[in-house]
Amino acid sequence: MSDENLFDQEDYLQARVDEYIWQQSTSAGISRQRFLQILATMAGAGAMGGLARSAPAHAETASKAKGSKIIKPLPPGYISHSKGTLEMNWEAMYGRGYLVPNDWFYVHNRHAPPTFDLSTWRLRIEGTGVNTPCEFTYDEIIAMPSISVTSAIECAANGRRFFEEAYNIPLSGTRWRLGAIGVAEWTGVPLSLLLERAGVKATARDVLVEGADLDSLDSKGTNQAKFSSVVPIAKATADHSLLVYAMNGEALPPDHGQPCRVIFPGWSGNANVKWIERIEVSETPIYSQWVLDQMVLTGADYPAKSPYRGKLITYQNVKSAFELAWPATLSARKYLLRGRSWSGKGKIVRVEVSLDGGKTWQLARLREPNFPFAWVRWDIEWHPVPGEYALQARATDNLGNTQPNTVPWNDFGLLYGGVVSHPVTVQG
Ligand SMILES: Nc1nc2c(c(=O)[nH]1)N[C@H]1C(S)=C(S)[C@@H](COP(=O)(O)O)O[C@H]1N2
Ligand SMILES: [Mo]
Repeated sequence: MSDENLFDQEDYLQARVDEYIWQQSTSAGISRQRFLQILATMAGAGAMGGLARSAPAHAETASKAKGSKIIKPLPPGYISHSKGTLEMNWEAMYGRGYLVPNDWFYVHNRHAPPTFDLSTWRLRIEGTGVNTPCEFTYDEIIAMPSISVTSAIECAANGRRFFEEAYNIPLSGTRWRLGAIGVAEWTGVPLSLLLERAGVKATARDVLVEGADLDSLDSKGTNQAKFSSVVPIAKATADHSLLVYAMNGEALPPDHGQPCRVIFPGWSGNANVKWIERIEVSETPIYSQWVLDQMVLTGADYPAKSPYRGKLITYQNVKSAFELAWPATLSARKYLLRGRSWSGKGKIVRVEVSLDGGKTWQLARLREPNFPFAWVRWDIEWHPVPGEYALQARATDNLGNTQPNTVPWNDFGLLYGGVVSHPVTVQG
């Protein structure tokens, strides 16, 4: 198994890029010496040609919500961007507990949830990285030892709208503010256990998890690939990586992946594939088109690193949100301002709040629990006089990751981790 430091994204990406070139070289019969020459002259941009790929198309196409593709009942105040997306309403979370109720949890679907017959549904585990490819029925999975993990799932595009606002450039795709995140208690079977049953090899490198729906990489629907994502074996077999069948104590709702999904705590939302039917374990890195093209930061600040079209995204970053309407209108009285902060790489150790648009900062009180890969709730007293306010919050995690004031642009508007100004009007 690999011992890559997954928290060091630069290392991870570079290792994958080098490995790709090496793979291409060996299959092209290139000598080790020539390979090293190529490496030395690589400026990151497809010296080896790269894999054949379709023209770049945006992953998420905003459409008018006519017939919603969401099945669950929706509480009032929900934010809808398109037929298959729902943003969590932060104001409604004010004073609620640690977990987001299932009906309130954000949804990011490209299609309506596929339907399954649980008596015929199977999960297949196969590939060069396992000795005994096998299938599991739903009943077999339910009968296996299970654990429950409290963890966030967050879309890589959460906060996309702040790129538009900071740079005044319109983006396509879902215009999330900060509600494309939720924390739930997920119950299921550790993926490591399932992979063990399939006889995972010590030489396994990558795990591809595939859903039953199409990934719709191109808007014309001509791409027939199933929605999938790839994680390295180290993440697939990590302690809290799960094959999930229950969410907050209920059977996994159709919108969230029924009968089974995976969770890889901390990794961006799309890695948490829903409606899964197949897991492929490979002894060689899997360079899937989706990951190469879509799970990357692209733009002037992020040159392509062949075969990746930009800088590969793995873990989520640090963000904070107030439990307030956007914009909020309050009356002039005493408040307990509340919010939550989170990090994909660990747990939050400090949250600072500014009530004056970033001039002065004070520490917020952190509330228990504070689970890694989930979030922490915090609060601060505020007794405002009438006026216009820009409230800001800035969190720091246990690895020292924090929220900068500005974030360099990327073309898909992913991973906005900057400090955000929450507009509030206080009336007399
Ligand atoms: N099969 C499948 N899995 C999927 C998706 C999808 O469209 N199809 N969307 C992904 C994305 S982009 C996100 S952000 C999360 C959202 O999970 P949720 O809808 O349960 O909140 O699911 C991921 N898993
Ligand atoms: Mo997403």
